Amino acid sequence: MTSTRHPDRLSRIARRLAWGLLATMIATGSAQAGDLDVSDARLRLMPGDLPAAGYFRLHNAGDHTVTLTGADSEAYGSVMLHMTVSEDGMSSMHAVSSLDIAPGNTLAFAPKGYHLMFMKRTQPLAVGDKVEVTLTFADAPALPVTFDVVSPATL
Ligand SMILES: [Cu+2]
Repeated sequence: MTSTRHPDRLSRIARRLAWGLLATMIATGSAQAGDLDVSDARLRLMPGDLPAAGYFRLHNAGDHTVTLTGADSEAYGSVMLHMTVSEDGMSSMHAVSSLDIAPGNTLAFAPKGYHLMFMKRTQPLAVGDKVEVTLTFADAPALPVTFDVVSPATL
């Protein structure tokens, strides 16, 4: 009788979903929502009030382009999307207003390239702490991500 097997399969699916959710909550430096998932999220803490850089990988598993428009965090007064450019041996950075991630693509925020620029820290932070950051999109719900606070020497 298939009618007795059906609820069974449903509860198996529910259990798998619950485990997936739990795994997402336990894993630091990663987050998943809908077709988007973030891994390797870390904030490179600099001494004093120097701006900190945030790095992560954002994968779009969906079937349409997603546009990252910004980020914010209660731990910082200002968070911007930045890009580092090197010209004639000089490196500088400038703000980026948005970034598209095509279906199936992964956007890497990494040293010497795209990074989140965290400025105006609002609370004490130390290596080993976690920082909650919300990524915002033009066409998808905001995605909360827990960043690991790391030393600049680890990158
Ligand atoms: Cu920057």
